Amino acid sequence: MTNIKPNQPLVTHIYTADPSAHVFENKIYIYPSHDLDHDGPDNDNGDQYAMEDYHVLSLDNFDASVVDHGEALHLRDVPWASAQMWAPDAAYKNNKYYLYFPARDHDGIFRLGVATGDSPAGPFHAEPDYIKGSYSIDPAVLVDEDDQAYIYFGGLWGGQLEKWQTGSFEPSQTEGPPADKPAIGPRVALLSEDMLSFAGEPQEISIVDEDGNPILAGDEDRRYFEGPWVHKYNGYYYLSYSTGTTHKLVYGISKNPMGPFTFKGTILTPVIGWTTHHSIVQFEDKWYLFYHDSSLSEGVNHKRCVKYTELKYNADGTIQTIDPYAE
Ligand code: FUB
Repeated sequence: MTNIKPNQPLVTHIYTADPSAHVFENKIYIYPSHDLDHDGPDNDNGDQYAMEDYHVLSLDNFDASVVDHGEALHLRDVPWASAQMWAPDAAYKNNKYYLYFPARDHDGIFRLGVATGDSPAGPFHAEPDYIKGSYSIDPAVLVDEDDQAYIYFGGLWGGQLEKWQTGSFEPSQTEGPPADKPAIGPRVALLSEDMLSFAGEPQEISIVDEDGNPILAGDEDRRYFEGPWVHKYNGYYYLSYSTGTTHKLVYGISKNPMGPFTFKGTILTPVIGWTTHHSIVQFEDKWYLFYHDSSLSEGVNHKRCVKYTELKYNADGTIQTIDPYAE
């Protein structure tokens, strides 16, 4: 690969999405979904996202070429999973690398799995069963400065979060709360010391406005849809996520990794394609947003491409809004 520029596809030889970026061993590693080129069904259930494996990408720095390390994990090697390997994330602890990923189990229910490896580039070897008590999609893991790891997850619509409103899976429950009630929040769970299981029940995260009132389900410019990411900056935890139907990346902040998070604003304005999904990472003295759009396929929702751009903070800690297509 040749070296890449901001707001341009990182790679063009495969379709990629949902980039989770980390600095491991002084390099930038990117854990994306691997979109498949197919003509199958396309619907609000997300059947078009029929992915079957993961490739890991890396960059020595932003002047270097992108390396595709090849297949790091395939559906055929995950005993509990039947389809749809969606947005993954990775973490490092205990001298090991962990790949967290969602997929449908053999009953069609989205669960979260974990696979381990000795290198950030993979390959990863999946645990035989999904993480007990896990559900929905889009895992994102924060290993805090005290070494406690948190896993954030959840997505509406195809991500099935509406079906878990009672605490158990209700297949016919497709509606969220009424527009004037608090929106469904993402979930957070503590991870066990060995990083392979939840150390306690997942909790729903509350996202509130500046007056402390919950963001409402009808407030589609601000309510949580999918794709959580948590990073730390100046002692605050920043929870950022996609608003889905309004196609933005937005964020809130908290002093507590479990929330509540106070809504702050927009990070990224809408991109080409229905979904965007992101991560935020510091490399050397700058911060970067990794995200995707569908520009490489001229707007086909399930043929996406991963990009990056610099992310800047204002003096008060708020994030400057990015227009990905600004000249
Ligand atoms: O890539 C499949 C799904 O699309 C992800 O899990 C969501 O976040 C959205 O990007």
